[in-house]
Amino acid sequence: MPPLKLNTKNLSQIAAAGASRVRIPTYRRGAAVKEGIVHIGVGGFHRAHLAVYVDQLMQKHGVTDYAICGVGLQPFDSAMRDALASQDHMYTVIERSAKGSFAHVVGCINSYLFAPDNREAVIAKMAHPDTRIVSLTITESGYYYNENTHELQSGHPDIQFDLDPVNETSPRTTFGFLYAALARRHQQGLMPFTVMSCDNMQKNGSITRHMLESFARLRNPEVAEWITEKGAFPNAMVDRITPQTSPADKQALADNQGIEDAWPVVTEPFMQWVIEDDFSDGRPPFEKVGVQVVKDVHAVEQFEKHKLRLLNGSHSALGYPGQLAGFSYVHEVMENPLFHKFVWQMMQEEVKPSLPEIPGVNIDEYCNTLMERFSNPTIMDQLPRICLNASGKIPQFIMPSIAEAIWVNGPLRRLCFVAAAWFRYVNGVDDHGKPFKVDDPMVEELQAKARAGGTNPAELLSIKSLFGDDLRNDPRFIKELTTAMELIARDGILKTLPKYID
Ligand code: CS2
Repeated sequence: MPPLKLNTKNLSQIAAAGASRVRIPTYRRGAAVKEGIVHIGVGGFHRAHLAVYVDQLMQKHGVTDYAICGVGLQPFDSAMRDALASQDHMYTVIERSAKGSFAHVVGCINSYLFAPDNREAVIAKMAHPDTRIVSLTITESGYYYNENTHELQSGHPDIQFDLDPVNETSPRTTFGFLYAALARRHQQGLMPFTVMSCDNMQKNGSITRHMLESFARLRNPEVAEWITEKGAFPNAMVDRITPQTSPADKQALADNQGIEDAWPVVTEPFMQWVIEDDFSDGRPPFEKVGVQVVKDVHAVEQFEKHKLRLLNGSHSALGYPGQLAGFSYVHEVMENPLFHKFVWQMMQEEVKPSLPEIPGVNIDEYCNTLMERFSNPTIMDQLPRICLNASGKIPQFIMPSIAEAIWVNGPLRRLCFVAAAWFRYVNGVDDHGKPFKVDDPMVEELQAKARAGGTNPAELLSIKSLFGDDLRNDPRFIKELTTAMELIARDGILKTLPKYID
């Protein structure tokens, strides 16, 4: 039998047809529910994480006030708009591990707005009384956060554009949209919605608050004050490894489950979300579906630190050197005994010492679980995905561990090797002379600096929005980084790696 196109009409047939049973949403959708969440940045991660939690709330707990309206701000989001529109905004999540492959259909995304089509419609949606949360997966670079000054990059052309009152109903950035919608709610006497960041940044909620308040102050201090007083920006640690969907994934879904899905999501079984209990106007009962909703903001920050430095930092350690060495997938890099040892030793010797103890969390067990998750061969997690937008990631995932090692005079050689590998990576040529695409909003500046600097890191380190003075001015760090850059340039990654393993 040919596969069935995923849509409302085919749903019950899909549930019955697959070789392994496919779970489908049986809750009400469409006009029967309220869209309490507007989500900006509907990619794989959102669809495997927040949307899965909301799907469970609707499926198992009768929640009807928090269906999701997806929003795409970027021109490339038209592909997601079309894929979702072709299947009544449903999609399939495929969880893969050694235990097998398990598929379920998610139906909590109720509608989708593509901002370039109609920016005003997005603002109106966020300003609608039903909207109580605006959640974000806009990547680290979407925050216009200056790592050096910790302020909004207010001089950035996108922010400048959005700050011009003429553009209030046709903004470009997330902050332009949030501001316009909040100003409207303020005028109408509504509560502000909670802005819920689901991006990988330390203190993601506090940074979102600070960036938005700074933006609002430059537009209208009264609105800014109201946001400060009434707004909520929970900090959160989010976790689920979600590779990019490949054509083979779609084919496998059609072959094995009989579902034709324009854009399914492949992910691992593991998922975690620790969020600060700070909401301006109510929230869904997230704890009913396994979310750790925590009162204490310091506890959340500690979870964030663990995850960003151990998981994402190790991903970086596998990603940039791995791609230079010619590997394509995370599990392949893990199969290499040198890398396997390297990443373990980096976590144990250089990252762990800077991490706080969290009651109930055993760091060694956490690291072991990470080693298993990275080794999962069934999800085919792509190195180019890990290496994407590195200028937003390295300052969050690697540099904070280096900065802490500098303060306490702790070991940092392996972390410097990773930073050096990224500095080499930005040139876009691997150790075999094969060119690859460097996908980064700052690619031109990075490449110009890398060319000018050669194996001297000073040029790249002079980018103030990425690196703090604590790093730029530390002789031990500069020395280790320069040594690693020279070794990698001379001998390549695989010959250099043994020098970084005990
Ligand atoms: C990855 C993350 O993009 C990256 O660098 O480390 O996307 C990672 O897979 C997720 O944060 C896992 O929760």
